[in-house]
Amino acid sequence: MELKEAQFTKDFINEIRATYAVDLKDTSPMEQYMALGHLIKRYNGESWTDTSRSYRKNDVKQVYYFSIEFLPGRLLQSNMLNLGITDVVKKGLKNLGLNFDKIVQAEPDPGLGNGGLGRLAACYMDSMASIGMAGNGNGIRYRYGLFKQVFMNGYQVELPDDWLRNGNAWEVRRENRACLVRFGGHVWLQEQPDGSLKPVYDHTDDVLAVPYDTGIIGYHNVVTNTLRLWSAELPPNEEQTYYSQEQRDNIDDITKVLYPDDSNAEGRSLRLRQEYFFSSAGVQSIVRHYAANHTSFKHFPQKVAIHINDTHPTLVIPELMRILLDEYDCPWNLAWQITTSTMSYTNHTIMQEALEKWPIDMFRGLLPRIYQIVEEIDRRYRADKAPVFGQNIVDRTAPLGDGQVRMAYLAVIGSHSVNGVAPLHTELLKKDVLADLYRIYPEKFNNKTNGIADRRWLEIANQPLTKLIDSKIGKKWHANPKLLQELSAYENDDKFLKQLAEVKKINKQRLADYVQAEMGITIRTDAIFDVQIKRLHAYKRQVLHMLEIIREYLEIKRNPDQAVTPRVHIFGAKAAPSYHYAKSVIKVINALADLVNNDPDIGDKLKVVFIPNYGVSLGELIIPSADISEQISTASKEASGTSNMKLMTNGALSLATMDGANIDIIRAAGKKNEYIFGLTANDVYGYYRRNDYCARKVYESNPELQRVVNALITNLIPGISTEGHEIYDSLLKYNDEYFVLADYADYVKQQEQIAQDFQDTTTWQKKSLANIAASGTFSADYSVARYAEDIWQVPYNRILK
Ligand code: 26Y
Repeated sequence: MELKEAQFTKDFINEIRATYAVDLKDTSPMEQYMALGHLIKRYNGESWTDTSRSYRKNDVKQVYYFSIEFLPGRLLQSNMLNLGITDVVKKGLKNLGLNFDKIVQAEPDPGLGNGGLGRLAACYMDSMASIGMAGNGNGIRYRYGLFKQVFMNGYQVELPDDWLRNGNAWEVRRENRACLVRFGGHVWLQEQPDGSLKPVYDHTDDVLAVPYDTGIIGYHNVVTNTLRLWSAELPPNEEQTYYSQEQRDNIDDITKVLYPDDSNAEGRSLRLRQEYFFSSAGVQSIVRHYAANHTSFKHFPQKVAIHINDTHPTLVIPELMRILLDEYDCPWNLAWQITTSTMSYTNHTIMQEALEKWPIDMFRGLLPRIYQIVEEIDRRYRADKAPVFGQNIVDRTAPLGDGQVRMAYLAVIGSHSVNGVAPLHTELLKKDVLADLYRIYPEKFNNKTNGIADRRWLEIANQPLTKLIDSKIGKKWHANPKLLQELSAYENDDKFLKQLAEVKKINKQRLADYVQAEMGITIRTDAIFDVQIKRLHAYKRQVLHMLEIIREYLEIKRNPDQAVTPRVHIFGAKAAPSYHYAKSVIKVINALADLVNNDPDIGDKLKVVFIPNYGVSLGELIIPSADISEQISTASKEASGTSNMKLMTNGALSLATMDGANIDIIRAAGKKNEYIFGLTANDVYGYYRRNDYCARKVYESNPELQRVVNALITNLIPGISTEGHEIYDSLLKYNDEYFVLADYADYVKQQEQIAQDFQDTTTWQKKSLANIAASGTFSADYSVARYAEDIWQVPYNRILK
């Protein structure tokens, strides 16, 4: 948008006066931020209205991306960037004597997600708007986001994330679009005068779902889409119904807090209520909008695509069936055909423990009508498929089985498309997790490799690098990130490679300052910044990284005079509060950090920093500084990974297993520009098949490994007698479920290679450049364009080459 500095300054001062009734000089950064947020929302109001109007007028097909998590990160800078007003606003604020960085920091980072899945949903929202596609988000407005992590004596402690305390500048409450969601009670089918059956409800607990909309601004294209998050409230009280405190609490609880669990499904009824709550509210609002503009539902799938982000929103399937059957008198077959043509499903994990299953008794009690519909889907599925594929396979894959509602199977059966998030992951879905269903519906399965919001991770998080790139290849890559490839022309340009190294140094210094200020640890910027940032999970193998640190420590102790390449090991990771093992790993790494960082023999050759409270905002600080990107999950376990892509774009070299999207990163950047190690997915499956992995054997055949692992139980690291033993036992007593020991030697070899290669700055920067240049293909712009073409069949504007 067009904005002159004088205009901005005037508007901003007025906004401050109108909102806070004080002079600018008396405002806090929080107030300055809120005023700026409100002002930018107002600036964008017309584009938002115009976008909605034009979708309606042209009856454009809409995508609704249903996700129980959205992790958008702070919106101020990204909205300014996408509106093209960054320079004007920054200059204006500066001339008013304000500190822009402080204003940015005052914005709370909405933690409405756990990790990869929630962040992906947010990246896709940005990209859908940016390529001019009618894509809306639908989720939950949690009163409290993911907990804030602090360390006390090295242990993780969780504090509530009260992100709405000062209000939310970006959202609009739309009470007039609220709808009722029904839980519990009894339902029976009553015959109508025309012979049809209609459900009658009795003693239900009704909840009012109130939407809060946030405009999602496209990049330089005057498109603003909508992210709709639902909040649970008491229903309007026309009949003066009395609500007990317990009933009030039950309603409040639904959207009170995000489940802090990723990939570990606990069959809790509150979570099921959350899932139905936002699925039902979302589908109701879609149908209401559609019905207001169309007379028949026959063409519903030509106008609406509903996407199921992992199994959590699967109940959109029976919910749409319910509305079509009960409220629009649609016959079953037509309703089913409309529903399956509308729905598509993305799977994000092959881990059994993340596949949601609900006990039938709980499900039926909470959602009696929905259960009847699921029963009928199950009955018809069995009747349909058993004659063709046999009873066994049908028993294994039906929506109802073993006394449970199996959400992933319901999602596959009720959708026309099922996708994995990286080629290997999709292959494993077909071969393993969903193999039976793949046999029955091969045509539904496809791959859509994940992507990232490039512009956030470069233009916002890494301005020095952005400037340098712009100075060489111009700005066209901002809208078409594949053009980053043009950078390869500079691979032998020594001056450019030096500039690249200088940029990295600036970013390392920025992180070093933060680490000094927040943690009191001094780190040197000529060290290798070896970064592992992701949720703490056994399969992601932070333990392997930890063993390497012990090895390096022992090595320096044994050989104090030998020259080493200095290293800083940087971790960021939250553990699910109930995930005991993950919390023990945090404690051990923190204890190890204490030992290493305070040992005078070590000095600044080796440092370990576990930065608390990792999230999107800290990612923006850490990622640009990384030299090494640790992507070391057991092959076959990480569906895709996306921090691997963010780090690549920022010039880090991957130290990686052949897992998830690492494989695609390695292919894109070239093997010689990454450090690859470890078992392949085939090797891992070979061990499973033969059942012949013996961790102890590996341990016994490698004396160095023994020394390193033994350090967990020998008091070398103070204060971890319990946790050290736990990890030790997981490796040796319980036979190392994630093949840490199997991969140890190969991993260490690559780490030694890295230490050596890092000495040669020019060659290193050349590899870094190869990663940056090849990273454009992982922009989420392209990912959503492929969803649009292959799955949703919706148009988009920006031409992507
Ligand atoms: C059922 C419940 C406990 C649950 C909650 C959250 C289950 C799963 C999750 C989250 C899963 C998740 O974040 N998966 C990640 O999705 C990313 C985006 O596709 C992938 O890059 C990453 O490999 C995968 O672990």
